[in-house]
Amino acid sequence: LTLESELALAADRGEFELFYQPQVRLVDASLVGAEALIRWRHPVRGYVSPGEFMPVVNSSALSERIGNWVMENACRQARAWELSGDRVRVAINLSPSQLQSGDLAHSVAGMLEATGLTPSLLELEVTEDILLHDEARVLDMFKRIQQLGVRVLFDDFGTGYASLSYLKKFPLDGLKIDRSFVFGLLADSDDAAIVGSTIGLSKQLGLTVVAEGIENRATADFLVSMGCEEGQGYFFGRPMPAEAFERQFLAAE
Ligand code: G
Ligand code: G
Ligand code: MN
Ligand code: NA
Repeated sequence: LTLESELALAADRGEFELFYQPQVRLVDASLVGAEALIRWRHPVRGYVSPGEFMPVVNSSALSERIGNWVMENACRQARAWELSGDRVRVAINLSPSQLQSGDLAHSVAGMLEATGLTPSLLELEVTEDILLHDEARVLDMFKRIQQLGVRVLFDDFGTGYASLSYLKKFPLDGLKIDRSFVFGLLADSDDAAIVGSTIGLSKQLGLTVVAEGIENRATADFLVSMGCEEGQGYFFGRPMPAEAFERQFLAAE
Protein backbone atom coordinates (compact mmCIF):
# COMPACT_ATOMS: atom_id res chain seq x y z
CA LEU A 1 0.00 0.00 0.00
CA THR A 2 1.40 3.41 -0.90
CA LEU A 3 1.12 6.26 1.60
CA GLU A 4 -1.35 7.92 -0.77
CA SER A 5 -3.70 4.93 -0.76
CA GLU A 6 -3.29 4.55 3.01
CA LEU A 7 -4.34 8.18 3.36
CA ALA A 8 -7.39 7.66 1.15
CA LEU A 9 -8.41 4.74 3.38
CA ALA A 10 -7.77 6.84 6.47
CA ALA A 11 -10.14 9.48 5.09
CA ASP A 12 -12.79 6.81 4.41
CA ARG A 13 -12.41 5.50 7.95
CA GLY A 14 -12.58 8.92 9.59
CA GLU A 15 -9.07 8.74 11.03
CA PHE A 16 -8.32 12.46 10.63
CA GLU A 17 -8.81 14.84 13.52
CA LEU A 18 -8.33 18.52 14.12
CA PHE A 19 -6.25 19.72 17.05
CA TYR A 20 -6.57 23.32 18.25
CA GLN A 21 -3.77 25.58 19.47
CA PRO A 22 -4.74 28.71 21.44
CA GLN A 23 -3.99 32.20 20.16
CA VAL A 24 -4.01 34.89 22.83
CA ARG A 25 -3.89 38.62 23.40
CA LEU A 26 -0.37 38.98 24.75
CA VAL A 27 -1.00 41.68 27.37
CA ASP A 28 -3.32 39.50 29.45
CA ALA A 29 -3.06 36.04 27.84
CA SER A 30 -6.81 36.11 27.12
CA LEU A 31 -7.99 33.77 24.41
CA VAL A 32 -8.77 35.26 20.99
CA GLY A 33 -8.65 32.28 18.71
CA ALA A 34 -7.36 28.88 17.79
CA GLU A 35 -5.35 27.46 14.92
CA ALA A 36 -6.78 24.18 13.63
CA LEU A 37 -4.04 21.66 12.87
CA ILE A 38 -4.73 18.29 11.29
CA ARG A 39 -3.63 15.00 12.87
CA TRP A 40 -3.95 11.45 11.59
CA ARG A 41 -5.01 9.09 14.34
CA HIS A 42 -3.38 5.92 13.00
CA PRO A 43 -4.78 2.69 14.50
CA VAL A 44 -1.26 1.36 15.15
CA ARG A 45 1.11 4.32 15.04
CA GLY A 46 -1.01 6.69 17.12
CA TYR A 47 -1.13 10.38 16.18
CA VAL A 48 0.85 11.12 13.04
CA SER A 49 1.83 14.76 12.51
CA PRO A 50 0.96 16.63 9.32
CA GLY A 51 4.62 17.16 8.44
CA GLU A 52 4.73 13.43 7.69
CA PHE A 53 1.69 13.21 5.44
CA MET A 54 0.49 16.64 4.26
CA PRO A 55 3.18 16.88 1.56
CA VAL A 56 1.75 13.66 0.05
CA VAL A 57 -1.83 14.86 0.48
CA ASN A 58 -1.06 18.18 -1.16
CA SER A 59 0.53 16.62 -4.22
CA SER A 60 -2.24 14.09 -4.73
CA ALA A 61 -5.90 13.88 -5.65
CA LEU A 62 -6.72 13.83 -1.92
CA SER A 63 -5.82 17.47 -1.51
CA GLU A 64 -9.24 18.89 -2.28
CA ARG A 65 -11.08 16.25 -0.25
CA ILE A 66 -8.96 16.74 2.87
CA GLY A 67 -8.87 20.51 2.46
CA ASN A 68 -12.66 20.56 2.40
CA TRP A 69 -12.82 18.20 5.37
CA VAL A 70 -10.59 20.52 7.39
CA MET A 71 -12.62 23.58 6.47
CA GLU A 72 -15.94 21.93 7.24
CA ASN A 73 -14.83 20.56 10.60
CA ALA A 74 -13.18 23.80 11.68
CA CYS A 75 -16.30 25.80 10.74
CA ARG A 76 -18.59 23.39 12.59
CA GLN A 77 -16.39 23.56 15.67
CA ALA A 78 -16.17 27.35 15.56
CA ARG A 79 -19.94 27.55 15.18
CA ALA A 80 -20.48 25.21 18.15
CA TRP A 81 -18.23 27.44 20.28
CA GLU A 82 -20.00 30.54 18.99
CA LEU A 83 -23.38 29.08 19.94
CA SER A 84 -22.16 28.33 23.44
CA GLY A 85 -21.18 31.98 23.85
CA ASP A 86 -17.46 31.83 23.15
CA ARG A 87 -16.18 34.04 20.35
CA VAL A 88 -13.19 31.98 19.23
CA ARG A 89 -11.74 32.84 15.81
CA VAL A 90 -10.67 29.62 14.16
CA ALA A 91 -7.77 29.68 11.67
CA ILE A 92 -7.16 27.00 9.07
CA ASN A 93 -4.09 26.45 6.90
CA LEU A 94 -4.59 26.44 3.14
CA SER A 95 -2.48 24.39 0.77
CA PRO A 96 -1.47 25.74 -2.66
CA SER A 97 -3.69 23.23 -4.46
CA GLN A 98 -6.76 24.64 -2.70
CA LEU A 99 -6.25 27.94 -4.47
CA GLN A 100 -5.39 26.38 -7.81
CA SER A 101 -8.23 23.95 -8.25
CA GLY A 102 -11.87 24.91 -8.08
CA ASP A 103 -13.39 28.00 -6.62
CA LEU A 104 -12.24 28.42 -3.03
CA ALA A 105 -14.35 31.53 -2.41
CA HIS A 106 -17.42 29.58 -3.46
CA SER A 107 -16.52 26.68 -1.12
CA VAL A 108 -15.95 29.09 1.76
CA ALA A 109 -19.30 30.79 1.15
CA GLY A 110 -21.03 27.40 1.03
CA MET A 111 -19.38 26.31 4.28
CA LEU A 112 -20.41 29.50 6.09
CA GLU A 113 -23.96 29.06 4.90
CA ALA A 114 -24.10 25.37 5.82
CA THR A 115 -22.73 25.92 9.33
CA GLY A 116 -24.15 29.37 10.12
CA LEU A 117 -20.74 30.53 11.35
CA THR A 118 -20.21 34.29 11.65
CA PRO A 119 -17.70 34.97 8.84
CA SER A 120 -15.34 37.09 10.96
CA LEU A 121 -14.74 34.03 13.16
CA LEU A 122 -13.01 32.26 10.26
CA GLU A 123 -9.41 32.96 9.25
CA LEU A 124 -7.43 31.49 6.40
CA GLU A 125 -3.65 31.18 6.79
CA VAL A 126 -1.71 31.29 3.55
CA THR A 127 1.99 30.85 2.92
CA GLU A 128 4.13 32.48 0.27
CA ASP A 129 4.08 29.37 -1.95
CA ILE A 130 0.35 29.97 -2.40
CA LEU A 131 0.88 33.57 -3.43
CA LEU A 132 3.51 32.53 -5.98
CA HIS A 133 1.00 30.90 -8.31
CA ASP A 134 -1.15 32.83 -10.75
CA GLU A 135 -1.21 36.15 -8.92
CA ALA A 136 -4.26 37.58 -10.67
CA ARG A 137 -6.36 34.55 -9.82
CA VAL A 138 -5.22 34.48 -6.19
CA LEU A 139 -5.85 38.20 -5.82
CA ASP A 140 -9.38 37.85 -7.17
CA MET A 141 -10.03 34.88 -4.87
CA PHE A 142 -8.79 36.77 -1.79
CA LYS A 143 -10.97 39.75 -2.59
CA ARG A 144 -14.05 37.57 -2.88
CA ILE A 145 -13.20 35.70 0.32
CA GLN A 146 -12.69 38.96 2.22
CA GLN A 147 -15.95 40.34 0.86
CA LEU A 148 -17.60 37.47 2.71
CA GLY A 149 -16.06 38.86 5.92
CA VAL A 150 -13.47 36.09 6.30
CA ARG A 151 -9.94 37.17 7.26
CA VAL A 152 -6.78 36.17 5.38
CA LEU A 153 -3.42 36.01 7.20
CA PHE A 154 0.06 35.62 5.79
CA ASP A 155 1.61 32.62 7.59
CA ASP A 156 5.33 32.01 8.30
CA PHE A 157 6.03 35.65 7.47
CA GLY A 158 9.67 36.42 6.78
CA THR A 159 10.79 32.96 5.68
CA GLY A 160 10.08 33.40 1.96
CA TYR A 161 11.85 35.32 -0.75
CA ALA A 162 9.49 38.18 -1.40
CA SER A 163 7.36 38.70 1.69
CA LEU A 164 7.35 42.48 1.37
CA SER A 165 6.21 42.53 -2.22
CA TYR A 166 3.28 40.28 -1.27
CA LEU A 167 2.22 42.72 1.42
CA LYS A 168 1.97 45.32 -1.30
CA LYS A 169 0.17 43.14 -3.85
CA PHE A 170 -2.36 41.28 -1.73
CA PRO A 171 -5.11 42.68 0.51
CA LEU A 172 -4.09 40.77 3.66
CA ASP A 173 -5.68 41.25 7.08
CA GLY A 174 -2.65 40.27 9.09
CA LEU A 175 0.56 38.34 9.30
CA LYS A 176 2.08 35.70 11.52
CA ILE A 177 5.75 36.18 12.34
CA ASP A 178 7.48 32.86 11.76
CA ARG A 179 8.63 31.06 14.86
CA SER A 180 12.22 30.87 13.57
CA PHE A 181 12.51 34.60 14.40
CA VAL A 182 10.72 34.31 17.73
CA PHE A 183 12.76 31.49 19.31
CA GLY A 184 15.98 33.50 19.49
CA LEU A 185 14.38 36.84 20.27
CA LEU A 186 15.94 37.29 23.71
CA ALA A 187 19.45 36.19 22.76
CA ASP A 188 19.86 37.37 19.19
CA SER A 189 19.75 41.08 18.41
CA ASP A 190 19.23 40.40 14.70
CA ASP A 191 16.08 38.40 15.44
CA ALA A 192 14.92 41.18 17.75
CA ALA A 193 15.49 43.76 15.01
CA ILE A 194 13.61 41.69 12.43
CA VAL A 195 10.67 41.06 14.75
CA GLY A 196 10.56 44.65 15.96
CA SER A 197 10.54 46.00 12.41
CA THR A 198 7.89 43.52 11.32
CA ILE A 199 5.63 44.63 14.18
CA GLY A 200 6.15 48.28 13.24
CA LEU A 201 5.52 47.58 9.59
CA SER A 202 2.32 45.69 10.37
CA LYS A 203 0.99 48.57 12.43
CA GLN A 204 1.76 51.11 9.73
CA LEU A 205 -0.04 48.93 7.20
CA GLY A 206 -2.99 48.39 9.54
CA LEU A 207 -2.41 44.64 9.78
CA THR A 208 -2.98 42.35 12.73
CA VAL A 209 0.32 40.81 13.84
CA VAL A 210 0.59 37.42 15.54
CA ALA A 211 3.89 36.07 16.86
CA GLU A 212 4.29 32.30 16.58
CA GLY A 213 6.45 29.90 18.59
CA ILE A 214 6.36 31.68 21.97
CA GLU A 215 7.81 29.17 24.44
CA ASN A 216 8.33 31.25 27.60
CA ARG A 217 7.04 34.25 29.49
CA ALA A 218 10.15 36.38 28.89
CA THR A 219 9.62 36.12 25.12
CA ALA A 220 5.94 37.03 25.52
CA ASP A 221 6.86 40.04 27.69
CA PHE A 222 9.47 41.22 25.21
CA LEU A 223 6.94 40.98 22.37
CA VAL A 224 4.49 43.09 24.39
CA SER A 225 7.20 45.70 24.94
CA MET A 226 7.66 45.81 21.15
CA GLY A 227 3.93 46.38 20.63
CA CYS A 228 2.95 42.92 19.42
CA GLU A 229 -0.70 42.29 20.17
CA GLU A 230 -1.28 38.59 19.65
CA GLY A 231 0.69 35.40 20.02
CA GLN A 232 0.71 31.66 19.94
CA GLY A 233 3.11 29.01 21.22
CA TYR A 234 3.76 26.21 23.66
CA PHE A 235 3.94 28.71 26.54
CA PHE A 236 0.20 29.36 26.13
CA GLY A 237 -0.75 25.89 24.95
CA ARG A 238 0.17 23.11 22.55
CA PRO A 239 -2.14 21.94 19.79
CA MET A 240 -4.71 19.71 21.54
CA PRO A 241 -7.98 17.89 20.90
CA ALA A 242 -11.12 20.06 20.92
CA GLU A 243 -12.34 18.64 24.25
CA ALA A 244 -9.06 19.45 25.98
CA PHE A 245 -9.13 22.94 24.43
CA GLU A 246 -12.63 23.49 25.82
CA ARG A 247 -11.64 22.31 29.30
CA GLN A 248 -8.56 24.51 29.41
CA PHE A 249 -9.74 27.63 27.65
CA LEU A 250 -13.52 27.72 27.46
CA ALA A 251 -14.52 26.41 30.88
CA ALA A 252 -17.86 27.98 31.82
CA GLU A 253 -17.50 31.17 33.83
O1 G B 1 0.97 20.72 13.77
P1 G B 1 2.34 20.67 13.19
O2 G B 1 3.36 21.60 13.75
O3 G B 1 2.91 19.26 13.18
O4 G B 1 2.15 21.08 11.66
C1 G B 1 3.16 20.94 10.73
C2 G B 1 2.79 21.66 9.45
O5 G B 1 1.58 21.14 8.87
C3 G B 1 2.57 23.16 9.65
O6 G B 1 3.31 23.84 8.66
C4 G B 1 1.12 23.34 9.43
O7 G B 1 0.83 24.59 8.84
C5 G B 1 0.74 22.20 8.49
N1 G B 1 -0.67 21.86 8.66
C6 G B 1 -1.28 21.47 9.81
N2 G B 1 -2.60 21.28 9.60
C7 G B 1 -2.83 21.57 8.30
C8 G B 1 -4.01 21.58 7.48
O8 G B 1 -5.13 21.30 7.92
N3 G B 1 -3.85 21.94 6.17
C9 G B 1 -2.63 22.27 5.65
N4 G B 1 -2.59 22.61 4.35
N5 G B 1 -1.51 22.28 6.39
C10 G B 1 -1.60 21.94 7.70
O1 G C 1 3.60 26.29 9.57
P1 G C 1 2.68 26.66 10.68
O2 G C 1 2.96 28.02 11.21
O3 G C 1 1.21 26.51 10.35
O4 G C 1 2.98 25.64 11.86
C1 G C 1 2.22 25.62 13.02
C2 G C 1 2.86 24.58 13.90
O5 G C 1 3.87 25.13 14.73
C3 G C 1 1.89 23.95 14.86
O6 G C 1 1.35 22.81 14.31
C4 G C 1 2.69 23.63 16.08
O7 G C 1 2.90 22.24 16.25
C5 G C 1 4.01 24.33 15.88
N1 G C 1 4.21 25.17 17.03
C6 G C 1 3.31 25.98 17.60
N2 G C 1 3.80 26.62 18.68
C7 G C 1 5.07 26.18 18.81
C8 G C 1 6.10 26.48 19.76
O8 G C 1 5.95 27.26 20.69
N3 G C 1 7.28 25.85 19.54
C9 G C 1 7.49 24.99 18.51
N4 G C 1 8.68 24.40 18.41
N5 G C 1 6.55 24.70 17.59
C10 G C 1 5.34 25.28 17.74
MN1 MN D 1 -0.45 28.05 10.23
NA1 NA E 1 1.51 28.91 11.07
